[in-house]
Amino acid sequence: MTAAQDRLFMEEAIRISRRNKGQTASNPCVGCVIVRDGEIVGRGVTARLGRPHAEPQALADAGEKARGATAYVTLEPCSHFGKTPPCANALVAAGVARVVVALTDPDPRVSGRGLGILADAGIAVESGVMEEEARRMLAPYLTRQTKKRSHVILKLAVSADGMIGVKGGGQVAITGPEARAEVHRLRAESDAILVGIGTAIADNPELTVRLPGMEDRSPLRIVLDRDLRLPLTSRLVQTAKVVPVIAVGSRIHGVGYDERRAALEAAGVEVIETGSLPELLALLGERGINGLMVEGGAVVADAFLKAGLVDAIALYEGPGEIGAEGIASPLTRAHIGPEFRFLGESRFGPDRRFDYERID
Ligand code: AOF
Ligand code: ZN
Repeated sequence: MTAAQDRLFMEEAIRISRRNKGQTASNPCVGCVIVRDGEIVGRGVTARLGRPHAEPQALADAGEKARGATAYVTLEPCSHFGKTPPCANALVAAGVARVVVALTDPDPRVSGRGLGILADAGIAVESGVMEEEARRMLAPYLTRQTKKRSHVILKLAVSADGMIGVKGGGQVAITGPEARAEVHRLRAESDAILVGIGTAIADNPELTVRLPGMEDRSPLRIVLDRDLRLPLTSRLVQTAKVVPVIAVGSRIHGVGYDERRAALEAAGVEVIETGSLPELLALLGERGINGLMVEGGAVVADAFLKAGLVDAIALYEGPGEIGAEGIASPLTRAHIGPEFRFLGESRFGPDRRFDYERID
């Protein structure tokens, strides 16, 4: 197999892994393809909720053809006994001749041991193929493992004149239906989604995934709500028994806080209390939330940016202008800090999306 072929098959493993992104709980969403005589004979992606892992599914898909084949995996196969035996052992048992991985697993239970099991069994092992691309796909998991907090992607939609909404509230169409569908997909690929109480009250958003066939892929919904002002009549509260909602209150309780807390809890909302954004992200990380998408508004976006807690940015830009009535975006293309690297631009109908990631 040439290096170019290796890259091509790893690209396919990364591509298919996207199918369950945001759906595998605390587990990374891994992709695996099995290749025999230059042809793909098996595919697997980490199942929803995290088990089974990618490799045993790809091996089952390949059947007897796995013997002597090459397995391409976006993350080092695991070496620990969880609810099922280690994937490294499964690859050995299936008689795979060669294993190519994009990167090693930072989970301390694995971290090199998976590759060790394979090498000890006489399997040819190669690591680092398409590493950068795999890292990007696995970024939420990698950030939680290495930084002990959830990974943050900030989504912003700005008008051509750099506004994200209209003063006084109400939803204003900045982007068209194609971009909005893409945002729903981004929601489905996140483990949780967060807005501030200002946005929750002004826009009354539901924050669910409403794409055909993906309605059961809504993330956990979180509202930064220091004084617990989230209305019991809001769409978020009304749907809290179907798709979970967390209201993040403060430890300092003003008048009526405890009563409002009891009412929210009775409606099915979980209330937690934290003192800062880093503390909140660490707490969400402990809960196993890999990827958090921050959806607004301007104050919340600015707070995450100022705290240095934004790992990636998805900036949507519509062609229309809002004018003097607008709320200025805390961030526009012309004003993105040097700590972010521009990754590329894509088009959705009349709108464009610009992607950035933090350099570190
Ligand atoms: C793989 N293939 O598809 C995934 C892996 O809770 P458990 O037992 O499922 O273990 C979770 C760990 O398994 C996780 O932290 C990561 O190290 C690995 N995930 N490994 O070989 C996969 N999803
Ligand atoms: Zn595994």
